[in-house]
Amino acid sequence: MFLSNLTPIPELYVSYDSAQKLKHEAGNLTSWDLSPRQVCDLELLMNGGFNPLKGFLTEADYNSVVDNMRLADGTLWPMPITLDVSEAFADGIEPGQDIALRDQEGVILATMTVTDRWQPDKSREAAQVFGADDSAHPAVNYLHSQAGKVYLGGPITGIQQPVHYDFKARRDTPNELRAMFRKLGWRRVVAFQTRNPLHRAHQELTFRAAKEAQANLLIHPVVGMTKPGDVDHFTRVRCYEAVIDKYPGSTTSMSLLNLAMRMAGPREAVWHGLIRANHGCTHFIVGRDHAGPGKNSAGEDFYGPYDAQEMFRRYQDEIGVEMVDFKHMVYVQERAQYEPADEIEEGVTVLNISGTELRRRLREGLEIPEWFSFPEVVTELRRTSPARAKQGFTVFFTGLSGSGKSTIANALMVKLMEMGGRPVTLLDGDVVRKHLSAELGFSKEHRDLNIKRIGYVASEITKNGGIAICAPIAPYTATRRSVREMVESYGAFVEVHVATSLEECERRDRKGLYKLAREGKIKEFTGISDPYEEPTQAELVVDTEGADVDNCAHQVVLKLEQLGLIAY
Ligand code: PPS
Repeated sequence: MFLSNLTPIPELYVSYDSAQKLKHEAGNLTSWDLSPRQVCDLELLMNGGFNPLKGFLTEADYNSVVDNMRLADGTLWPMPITLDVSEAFADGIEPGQDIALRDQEGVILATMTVTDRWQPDKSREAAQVFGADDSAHPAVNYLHSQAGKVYLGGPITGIQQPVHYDFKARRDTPNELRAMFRKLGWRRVVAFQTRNPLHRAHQELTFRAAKEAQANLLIHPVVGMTKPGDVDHFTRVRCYEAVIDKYPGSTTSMSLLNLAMRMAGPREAVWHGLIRANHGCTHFIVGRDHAGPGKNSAGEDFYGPYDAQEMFRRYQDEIGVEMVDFKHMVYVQERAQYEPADEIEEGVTVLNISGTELRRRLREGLEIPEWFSFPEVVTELRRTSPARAKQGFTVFFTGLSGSGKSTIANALMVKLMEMGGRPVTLLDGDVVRKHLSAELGFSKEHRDLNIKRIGYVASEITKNGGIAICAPIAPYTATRRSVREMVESYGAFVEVHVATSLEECERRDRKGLYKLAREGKIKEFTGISDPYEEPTQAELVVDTEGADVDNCAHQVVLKLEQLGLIAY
């Protein structure tokens, strides 16, 4: 049985007066600082978006969700909503204890009574929930490289919503949306989930979906966390605001959903449906490759293109919203309109611009035709993504000590400064360790911290339109990848593997460190007594044994040119 969209949904908040009291009392509790993803999860737990969950999953619920897509009591719930914490924090917590949950500014949002504490089998979670224990999947990568080792479960007492300073008027809780639908007399509402800017084809398909379902339309974009590399939500919301005026008056509304997506394809579609049911929607559009994470590490799709629709159909009655399957819309030139691809007769000219082609045109500053998108949307996208040759970027050298990273990086810096146009900053391994990371040693933990600091600075430089050249050893694949993700939200990340062999580095032994490492006088020395995980997907591999420094730097310049990052 699902709730009608007219009745309010249960929330986990206490009354205003109780919240004031609780806030003072909670100040004395042990507190956990929530990660950005946990803040998103908590918001939807508290406001009923994740109804019927009453808190972060207990161990029994977690196991049942992972294995059967159901809570222990049999209720359909496909996604583990867990509070992952560090071992050190978990060690100080006893089951039965109340803890305070704080946002990143230290504001107490909720308390939680910890009933369960356990160490999950993350590989099993990855395989069952995401279909493969493959770190090419963004949520699997998150699970292994960012989520804490221990999960805590238990009921939540909500004190206050996370504060949002942006697009306040566009954010609605499930009950606010339900109240709005009640007020407007919207009994049938079809929701459209999106993490991308809307173009004409989307406008056409959502409009048709609403007509087909004889329903009003809710554009319900995700602004919490989406796939790394997506267009940022500020730009997207400005684009949506431009498109919303293109629908017939008062048929359509738009509301922002602070969800942290997992890109779990079929399971995610079911989850999205349950969330929309909670928000008072009666219908939900599910497209081809819904919430798809892209390719796996073998270069294949994680899920089949219609797996999400199939799974949704199977659970539709329990979800409580009806699926409207996405029609792939294409532009028919002769008739100057969008039509469903499967209804078009042979012999007409069909035009289409893929996401990849759109990104290429934006990157290269090329024309984007009006039949494809609305001029207001294109203007917004161009404001955020100027042509690549005008954007910031990061060149990230990685390789063994003495491989030649710093020398090539220096040569590259000079060449780029000679060309001019953008400020260039060199973050050399040795130099960073003198300033930014002066207190760090060479344990895995310290190396990771060092690389993440470099990544953070490089991403800020990239965001502000500069060129960052980094030249640390950066021996761990997962850390290099998280730096890539940090930078790629703002511009290109070009990984250059300086692949000088260990034998050659040791033969050169410019700083005499290899000798000391062999004698055991330097511990944890990369290549000798510490690992170096070779990159497998670097944009460029340079071999310093067959070429001089100038030539190596020139190879990087050619790569940058090929990627459209520099133009003469
Ligand atoms: S890391 O792993 O990326 O954090 O290392 P990085 O910051 O690039 O620092 C490497 C430079 O520090 C010197 N050094 C060592 N390297 C590796 N292992 C150990 N134990 C070590 N101790 C000191 C070494 O000179 C590295 O400089 P490069 O320029 O790479 O030769």
